[in-house]
Amino acid sequence: MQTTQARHQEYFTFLRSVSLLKQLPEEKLGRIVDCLEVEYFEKGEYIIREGEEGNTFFIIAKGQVTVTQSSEGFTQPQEIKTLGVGDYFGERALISEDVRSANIICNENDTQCLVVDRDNFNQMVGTYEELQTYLKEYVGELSKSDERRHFL
Ligand code: WNU
Repeated sequence: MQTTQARHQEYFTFLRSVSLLKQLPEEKLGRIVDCLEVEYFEKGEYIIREGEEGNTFFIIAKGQVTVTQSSEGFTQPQEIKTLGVGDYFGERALISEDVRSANIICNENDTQCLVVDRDNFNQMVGTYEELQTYLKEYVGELSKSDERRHFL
């Protein structure tokens, strides 16, 4: 069995490789590792559903997911991108105080996500201005892509 300390070290090293979190001070990254949960998904499972309320932020530690969204003129949600290891999602509902704006569907068996809840996300982002600015800009860009897709 893996010790708590080894697990901590493993996720710490992994989060260091996530571009968004690279600049975070060691002590802060350590606190994120302490409070994250690991969730496992199988291919085809919905991790996030468009329109639902959401209070969590996800970082992909293993596997791959597909992002789909309703789009004007289509009866089925349309695929907009795939995300893999080191990518993250679910920030928009937390930053914009809005419902989930897209579906996130697991695309590979044994996909693992590190999950941070709203309070810990706010602590991670809130006290770190650069991170907040970066995410807000990114979320603003998403809204533009959404408008281009005529998604309201
Ligand atoms: C997109 N439009 C919308 C992605 C992941 C992280 C960043 C893009 Cl910083 P949520 C659904 C999630 C949403 C985003 C993600 O889906 N998403 C998009 C789009 O074009 N959402 N509205 N592309 S992948 C992605 C940027 O994370 O957050 O909480 O849940 O609304």
